[in-house]
Amino acid sequence: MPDSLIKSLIKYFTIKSLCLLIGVSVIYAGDTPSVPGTKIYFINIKDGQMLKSPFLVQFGLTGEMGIAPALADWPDTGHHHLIINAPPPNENKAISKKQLHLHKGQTEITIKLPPGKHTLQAVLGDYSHIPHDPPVMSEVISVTVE
Ligand SMILES: [Cu+2]
Repeated sequence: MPDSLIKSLIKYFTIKSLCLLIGVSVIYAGDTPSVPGTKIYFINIKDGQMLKSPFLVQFGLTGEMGIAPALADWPDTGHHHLIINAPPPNENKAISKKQLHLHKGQTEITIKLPPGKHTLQAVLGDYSHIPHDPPVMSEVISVTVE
């Protein structure tokens, strides 16, 4: 093999491994793109609604993106998260395990909450539970449990 070829091969692999290293750090920085215009929303619950616990929460996602179970790194997909009584998640971090992950790809869940006011937010997360870039999040809504 000519020297120049070996040199360019070394250069290629050095660049490649650098890219891999950078790639790994990017994965932890909300690297999964969302499709522009995608909206997530609650189908059956509105802001200000009175509810009796337990109640069903149904998630809607517009057709630009699809649902996949957690760990399935399929393009333009994610799984639903229900954020209860907490601020919107950090866009660059995995959504906390304290929040509800519909990790099997479910689109509805029944939850129990004590009487009083509560906030709910629907957030799409990628295969590793990190919000997409830009994030696909619903408005934070308030409900009152009787
Ligand atoms: Cu998750």
